[in-house]
Amino acid sequence: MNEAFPDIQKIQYEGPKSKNALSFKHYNADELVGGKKMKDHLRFGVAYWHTMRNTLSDPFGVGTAQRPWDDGTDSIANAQKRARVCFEFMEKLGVDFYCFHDRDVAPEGKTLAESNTNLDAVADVLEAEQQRTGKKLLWGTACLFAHPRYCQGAATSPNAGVFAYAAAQVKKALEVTHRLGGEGYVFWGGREGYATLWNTNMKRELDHLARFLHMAVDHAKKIGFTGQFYIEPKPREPSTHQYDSDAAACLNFLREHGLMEHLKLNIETNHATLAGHTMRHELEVAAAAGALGSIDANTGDELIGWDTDQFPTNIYLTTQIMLALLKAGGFTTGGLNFDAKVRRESFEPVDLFHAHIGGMDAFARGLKIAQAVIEDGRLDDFVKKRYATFDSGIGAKIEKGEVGFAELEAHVLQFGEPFLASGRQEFLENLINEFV
Ligand code: XUL
Ligand code: CO
Repeated sequence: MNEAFPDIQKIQYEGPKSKNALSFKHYNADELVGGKKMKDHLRFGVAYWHTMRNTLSDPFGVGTAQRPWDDGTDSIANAQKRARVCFEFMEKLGVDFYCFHDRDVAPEGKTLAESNTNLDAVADVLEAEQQRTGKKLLWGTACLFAHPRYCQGAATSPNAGVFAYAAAQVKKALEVTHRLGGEGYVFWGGREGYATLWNTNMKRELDHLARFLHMAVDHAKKIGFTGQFYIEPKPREPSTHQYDSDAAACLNFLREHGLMEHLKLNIETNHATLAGHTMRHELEVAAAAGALGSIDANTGDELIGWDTDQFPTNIYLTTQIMLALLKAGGFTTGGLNFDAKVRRESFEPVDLFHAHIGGMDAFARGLKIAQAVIEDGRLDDFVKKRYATFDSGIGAKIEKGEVGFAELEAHVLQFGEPFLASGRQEFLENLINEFV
């Protein structure tokens, strides 16, 4: 096959002084940070749906993307060619992982059987390319939101036939993920929610969603898939309200339905901000529950209220993400999947490289800064000291459950007003800026 990116060589680390736009200034795959290689900390992934399939259309205009290797048809040959192009892209970029939805890689057929055959035909190429290059599948998923049958939801559709179709589709997607050695499988419930409560039995829909996830867990056991399941929170879009609206809502749902041991969270930056949270908040909520699994790395635009899925370039953001991740012990099965697309104005193939290089460099800097902040120790030390009154005396008794209201009343009557220390927000913000 002719190369899809004939003018682009493998992207090299050239250091911060390089003026070569097609080089890494900070991401140096084998460089050790805190005793671990950068590539093992960061575990970057390419999102097939954006990088290979996004035409860059928006609600006001058609796609602009120039992808000379793609003939624009839904043929299997075209789908297989795209798969090879994706691996050329990953090889030249030096990214080890990719993620896909079933319908990104292969076209939906007229029947489920036809769709499954199509998926197998492209999986043959994906498998061969993985073997050729050593690249790996970070996670697979099923697209349960694009086809008209899913317009009222998939696992939460009011129609049992749709539920069954979604189950059959996930069964196949899971089997293909397993065949490709996928390290995880994601559930993002784009239409698992409602457009209006006037026509919705919320309790019944939530019970159905839980049933669906239990069936997935059962099927994974049956086929021997031991990868990690993830649920990806997002508050809305395309639904008015998505049941997996944020990390806390997901955790509550998983606990209520006995699913905590089976699923972790895949946290996405733009979804966090749409939910009215910072990314760091969502990561800390997940980490506190031992459920921080993977990250969809992107960013929104402060001035646009949609899921714009932009590439992350803000060092302050990547620093916060890497601090939260390092403190949670880093990735095991998860990674940083660039669930991000180039802007509609950036339509040339080379823009895919600029976008990913920028995101990778931004995370490399975030990693180095986060590691430096941790090694410096002043931030941790401050936070630890802030809670020092709970380390001994009455505070320790509160934490151990040794006192109740009566003892605490006696404490106040004896000692009077507590002495409160400053929160020192500005001091800490300045401290972080020493490193950024
Ligand atoms: C949509 C989104 C999805 C999931 C996978 O906002 O993030 O692409 O990551 O279905
Ligand atoms: Co995502």
